[in-house]
Amino acid sequence: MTTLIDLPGYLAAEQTSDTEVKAVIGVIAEACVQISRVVASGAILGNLGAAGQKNVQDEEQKKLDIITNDMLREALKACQPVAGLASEELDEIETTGRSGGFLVTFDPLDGSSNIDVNVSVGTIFSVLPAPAGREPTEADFLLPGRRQVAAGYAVYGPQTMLVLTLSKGVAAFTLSADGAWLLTHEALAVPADTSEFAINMSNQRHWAEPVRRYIDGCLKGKDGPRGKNFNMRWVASMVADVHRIMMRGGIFMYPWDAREPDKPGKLRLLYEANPMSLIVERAGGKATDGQTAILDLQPTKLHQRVPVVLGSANEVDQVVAG
Ligand code: P6P
Repeated sequence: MTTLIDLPGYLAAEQTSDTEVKAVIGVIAEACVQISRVVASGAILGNLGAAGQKNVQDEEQKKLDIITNDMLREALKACQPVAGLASEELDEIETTGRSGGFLVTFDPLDGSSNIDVNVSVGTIFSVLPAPAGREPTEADFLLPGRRQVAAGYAVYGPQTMLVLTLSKGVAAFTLSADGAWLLTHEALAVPADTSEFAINMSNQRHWAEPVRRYIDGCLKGKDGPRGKNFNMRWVASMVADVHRIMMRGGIFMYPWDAREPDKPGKLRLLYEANPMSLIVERAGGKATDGQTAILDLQPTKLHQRVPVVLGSANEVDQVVAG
């Protein structure tokens, strides 16, 4: 069996990102190893179930949302190049007292509604440049996704994997039994075409007409306008659905719907849509809010939500064409 490169070896060989970005990635990757162990212990440590409080998203927090959030917070606060952080689980940003370096946004445990039923969940993270010479403010986090200097996710599933983009391309690492991230996929590429869509069909009656029309076209199969049959998947963990697309193609949609018309969508721009969109685009896929490439959106609020359509480039084009 060939000897696989580990994450430190991969980062050392990567020539275009600076050492401080690599240090941040190393700290996040190690935190994800620890998170994978806490998540895998499940009920053994009494960590399943609700925490009995809501987060800024007005969502019931799971105990593991809080535990994993604290694990990432502490790891990042101790990481010298990190000037500030923002989390799905924190109302406001947190600064480290340092200036310069980088800002990190993250969803510590995406898909946490799946934790108690042992379905794949994950950690999503995004690394942005921090302002020089002063402590960051919330406004410093509101950068378009193209400004990200790195992004990635860990998926805690049958394998625990880390998918990462630094300056170009997308690499994937698999966690070994002794806790090392080993490079198992050097360059992920999202196939341009697909016959697999991911959307929560229970919201169908609430979608806007273009989304309904697109999904109807898929459901009509080979006798319909698309001339081919489609398959459907919906894990309800963005990390798991996006990982499947990174591995075999597909289209993921969480569009605006009429249930809460004032909400543009469910997913958050800074720590879900932006990092996932950078990863998907770097692997040859596309990511849009239906009109604009997600990475080109100018954020206005820390926890702002956005409609998301991402995955196989030609299929995303189909949705946008309406
Ligand atoms: P629904 C998880 O809560 C999440 O934020 C994403 O990971 C996932 O894609 C989506 O929400 C699932 O939402 O409405 O299907 O439960």
